[in-house]
Amino acid sequence: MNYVLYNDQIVTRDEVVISQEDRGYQLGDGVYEVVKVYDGKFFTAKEHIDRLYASADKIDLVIPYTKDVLHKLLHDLVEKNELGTGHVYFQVTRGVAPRNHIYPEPSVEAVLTANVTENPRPMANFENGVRVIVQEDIRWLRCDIKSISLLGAAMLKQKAHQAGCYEAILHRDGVVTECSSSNVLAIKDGVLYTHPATNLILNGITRQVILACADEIGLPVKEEAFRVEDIATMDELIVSSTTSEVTPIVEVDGVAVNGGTVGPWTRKLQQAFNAKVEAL
Ligand code: DCS
Repeated sequence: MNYVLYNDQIVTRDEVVISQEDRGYQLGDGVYEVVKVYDGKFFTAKEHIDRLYASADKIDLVIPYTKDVLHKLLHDLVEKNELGTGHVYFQVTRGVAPRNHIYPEPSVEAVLTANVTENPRPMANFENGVRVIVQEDIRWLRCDIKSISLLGAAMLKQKAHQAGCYEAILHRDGVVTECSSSNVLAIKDGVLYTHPATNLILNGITRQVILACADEIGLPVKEEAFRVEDIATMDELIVSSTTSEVTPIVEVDGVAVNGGTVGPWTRKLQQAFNAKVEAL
């Protein structure tokens, strides 16, 4: 995995020079994406690339390549590294300029970097489920932007890690939003609930795939927020992301969900999701 993307060139890791005055480095001024690769094939790459450009647009950052060119560069990077199953990380920062909160002139070009990681699917998590904690959502109010500024998210994930848990379910004034690096979905009485795609969550691509899977298996969806106190009453809970796919939650703050076992709707969603992966 020694080849990386540096602007529009595939180079070796030691050929990359990141300036101390890169706005990504100094201000966290940039956006990113993670795309899953199964057996050398991209999953929902177009959706991720579209979201990267949408995130960039929301912060007036101009990506100096067309979507098609970026797609091709990422494809070539995966091939060059002979990546089997894993993911591609790519980010764009606003470029290099003397440190100043105010954006530099548009003549300053954005800096694109990407790298790939071999990473098997976490099958044991899919099978057995994971434990999570509940935390107050301390992040900013533009969670719809996939920003590289991840300090709030990192602090929350670290809390989960220290508690021996996989993720932190986040809430604002008792309303469940998402997790530190994933979305959360809940099933109660045969209805799937998840926070609507507002500024308070990242509208996960996996979340959207799961909503399509729900439709396919006849599970009604309500994009409505639920509250922390509702968690204990949920039949099934799911963490979703590019790398977590459809991961069942079996314990929240030490309390078992569905008797600590994975529920039937979650299994059906996993099957529908797998069918999409196998169809690649
Ligand atoms: N919410 C947050 C805050 C995220 O960071 C992510 C993805 C998601 C939801 C789920 O989005 P996708 O389904 O589109 O992946 N986080 C990426 C990350 O930082 N690593 O892997 C996925």
